[in-house]
Amino acid sequence: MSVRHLRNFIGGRFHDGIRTFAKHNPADGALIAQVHEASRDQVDAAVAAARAALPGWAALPVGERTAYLYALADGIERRFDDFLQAEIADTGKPVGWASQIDIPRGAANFRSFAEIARTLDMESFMTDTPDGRQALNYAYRKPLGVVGVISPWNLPLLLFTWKVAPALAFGNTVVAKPSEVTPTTATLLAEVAEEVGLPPGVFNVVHGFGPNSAGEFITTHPDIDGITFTGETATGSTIMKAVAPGVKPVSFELGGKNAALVFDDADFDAAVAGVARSVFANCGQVCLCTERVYVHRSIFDKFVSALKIEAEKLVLGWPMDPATTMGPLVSLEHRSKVQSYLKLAVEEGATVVTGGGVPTFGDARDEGAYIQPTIWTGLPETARCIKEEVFGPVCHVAPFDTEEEAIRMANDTRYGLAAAVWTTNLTRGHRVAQAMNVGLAWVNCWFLRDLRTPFGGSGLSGIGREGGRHSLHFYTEPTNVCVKL
Ligand code: NAD
Ligand code: 6OD
Repeated sequence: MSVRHLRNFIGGRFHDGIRTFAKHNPADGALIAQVHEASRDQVDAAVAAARAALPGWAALPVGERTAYLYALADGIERRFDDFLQAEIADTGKPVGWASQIDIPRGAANFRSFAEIARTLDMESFMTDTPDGRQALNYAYRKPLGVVGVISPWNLPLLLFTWKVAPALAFGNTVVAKPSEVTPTTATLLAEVAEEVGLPPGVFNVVHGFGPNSAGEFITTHPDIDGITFTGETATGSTIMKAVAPGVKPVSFELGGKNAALVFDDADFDAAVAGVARSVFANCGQVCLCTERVYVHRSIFDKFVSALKIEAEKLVLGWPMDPATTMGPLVSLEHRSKVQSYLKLAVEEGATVVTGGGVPTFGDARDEGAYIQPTIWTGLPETARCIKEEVFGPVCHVAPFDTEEEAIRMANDTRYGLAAAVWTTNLTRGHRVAQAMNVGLAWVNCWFLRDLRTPFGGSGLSGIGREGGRHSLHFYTEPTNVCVKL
């Protein structure tokens, strides 16, 4: 594969950066791109372009505005293979996953939010007045303005478009920074924007890092009206401090330490398959992935043995091979972090049921960031490996005796993103799901998405919800109009 140059898209044109940095394929370490880091002046220019484009974009009739979003979705699908190969080269994720999840969702995000914007209703109330007449109150919604979007590396196109699409649909203009680890599909999206004739300045892409780079230049920029961010909790905290002086709205989708609860009345095979998927999908690099599994004691040993078999069936192969079910982690740096937890778990007293190390292949994959799927048992609930997000293909399995105990252990975390409950007793399913202190609770499934539903977390997992009408609340400002009749 030739080495791409990934440039900044500002005011409808591509620009070289102040310097370039190298992007490597995590499957074999090959150099795949030189990324043009944006300077502070270029971020300023992107914000100025977005500001200049805002009145025209916001004033477009919704049918015309959303037509651009449908065109962006069509454009992604027209270049499906380019997006697919770029995403796989950037992340190492298996072609089966990327072709089913990442790229289709990139297009679906644009279509869904176009549809939501086209069919919006308006909050209104008839109010009785003291003189026996009435007033009409209605909440007229205006775009928030110029929105800064900062996204992570784990589902690059999916998470980038999850924020860019609603921002544009509701009439905002955008300055967006993809993760420096996965910069390619955001650049391809800018190419599609150019191809479909999106008005210059409506959508800008700047490349770079966080501190003292494009990320910080966006979050501290005085002329950006709000920040929507997905990434680590610690980064969210830094961004919150950066935006505080300007008292700007933030929407944060942060880390998780998600639990699965498996009851003795669960469909055993479905629960094993479902938990294996929720632990190991995307090499454990989905914020919703399960890292803590609680299983009723009566089926604990049988469950651990069955989950071990599922883990050992995973095919750690080349990402483009359709037989591959687990690719590498996203980078050698991230693998070092995950490895530090593999070491720590042993120090904390874990029994390693399977995995615990780095596989060898005898080919170029040995230069990549592969890691074995790993299952632990035997850790105390106070262990750091139970409390901290690892973000790799690892889980700890612990037994419980009662429903109350399972709920207590699952909720014993400062994160609050997701949980999965496995039971054939639907009354229990509802009861336990509602008792989870999380933004998203699944019963007998995991990562089953309807884009109209609220998405996000509480506690260390974030602030606010996006999805459907919930996105409207972040990406618009209401003006209540009260008309005396
Ligand atoms: P990260 O926080 O390291 O980086 C995310 C983005 O923030 C990148 O674009 C990065 O360049 C930028 N950034 C870093 N420091 C910054 C700063 N000081 N100012 C401005 N921008 C800055 O996260 P990551 O490692 O890319 O992603 C993995 C993390 O994201 C995990 O913790 C995962 O749980 C979380 N995540 C959460 C969700 C969710 O919906 N809740 C979804 C996906 C990922
Ligand atoms: O499905 C989504 O909309 C979404 N935001 C998923 C996030 C996954 C985290 O890695």
